Amino acid sequence: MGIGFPDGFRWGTATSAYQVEGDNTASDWWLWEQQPGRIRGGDRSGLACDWWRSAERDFDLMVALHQNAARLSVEWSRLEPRPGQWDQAAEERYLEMFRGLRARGIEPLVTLNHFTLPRWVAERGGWTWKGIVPALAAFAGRFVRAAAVLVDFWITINEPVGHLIGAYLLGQLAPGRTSLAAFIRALVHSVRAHAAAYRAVHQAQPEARVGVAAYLRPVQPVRADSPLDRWLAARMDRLVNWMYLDALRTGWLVGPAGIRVRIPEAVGTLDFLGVNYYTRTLLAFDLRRPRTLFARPETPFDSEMSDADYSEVYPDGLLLALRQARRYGLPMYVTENGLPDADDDLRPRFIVDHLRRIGQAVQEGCPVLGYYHWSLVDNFEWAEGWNLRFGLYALDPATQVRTARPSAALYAEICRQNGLP
Ligand code: IFM
Repeated sequence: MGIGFPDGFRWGTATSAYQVEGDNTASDWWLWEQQPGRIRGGDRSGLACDWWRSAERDFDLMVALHQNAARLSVEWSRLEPRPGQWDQAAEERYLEMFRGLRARGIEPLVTLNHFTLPRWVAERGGWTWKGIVPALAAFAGRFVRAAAVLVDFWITINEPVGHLIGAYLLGQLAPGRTSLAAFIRALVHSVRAHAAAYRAVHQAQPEARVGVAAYLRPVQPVRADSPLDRWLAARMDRLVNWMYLDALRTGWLVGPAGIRVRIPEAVGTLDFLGVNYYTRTLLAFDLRRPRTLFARPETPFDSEMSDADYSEVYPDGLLLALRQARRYGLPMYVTENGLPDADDDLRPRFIVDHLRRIGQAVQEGCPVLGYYHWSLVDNFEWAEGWNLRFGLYALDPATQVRTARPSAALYAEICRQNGLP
């Protein structure tokens, strides 16, 4: 039986500026890429998907997919390459892109910070620099004022917790730190920066809808009958999934290592919640692993895995995440969902199975208003470079030729019908 979605449901694809624009030379990631060993196989973003020159080619593909929405981000380092110095031409190019989307009947959802920083912010300590809070808010306010006639739908920060874990605790993303103290400092600044940016956006555009995109990855015990596994999973689940969002509700950031920081200005700074869902984590308690807080991740032996074992295909985790996130009482959008699957043998069923779970959540009363598949076209996947292919369209970065994978036609039909055939 088919599943219909509510009228006005947003059907989109999601991207981020650094991953698709190309030539983002003023960004911290541009330098990071040049360091040996940082990106698998020494890959470089280079021209990426060439959006800076011709994003419109992909906007036309969005039309072919019958999308009525698109999620994209802006690159702070382009707009403000040096402190206080604004690049008017870059601003104009972004406005041109937004006009291009609107002219095609596509509503833009724009992320203001998606992983990258201007070099001048990184040089001052990146997210560990106290000044990032007013700097991000000033940038957000200025850009939103310029774009207000074209965009009223904003995400302040993409996946704040997951990104900071990768960048300040695990050392996998720029700036490659492995320090708990740096992570906690960055986390506090991120909550404060979100709150300050939220207010700056609303000041510039009172009618704006502003949210964050949270990476929700349910953490479950390997042995459901083990109290230690259950205790560990519950603790990790709170830290990675709910700690940040709870801080925006209560004004208290209750973090790792017993920290409790009062951030009263964070209360009530979400108009909606973006949910980025890829997979779950299964954890077993293991006394031999003090360095990973006694956690040993496992994958069930019969799991279906995406390319390079990036993720276990687990659609039920999306339903669980939506049910749990419902407690915040906010409209929700699935702002990312996808998998690397170069030969597209899993993606069609992946899309259908995840959309079924969203349909079920909607039927249960979860206010889910849109779905943005990650991603339209293969793009530069951070430390994995060009090795993971998330696109509905395959991209050859050398020739910029795009080739539809079978799931593109399937997704087009879903968008056209506003539901599953
Ligand atoms: O490519 C990333 C994106 O930048 C953030 N969310 C997860 C995606 C796939 O790994």
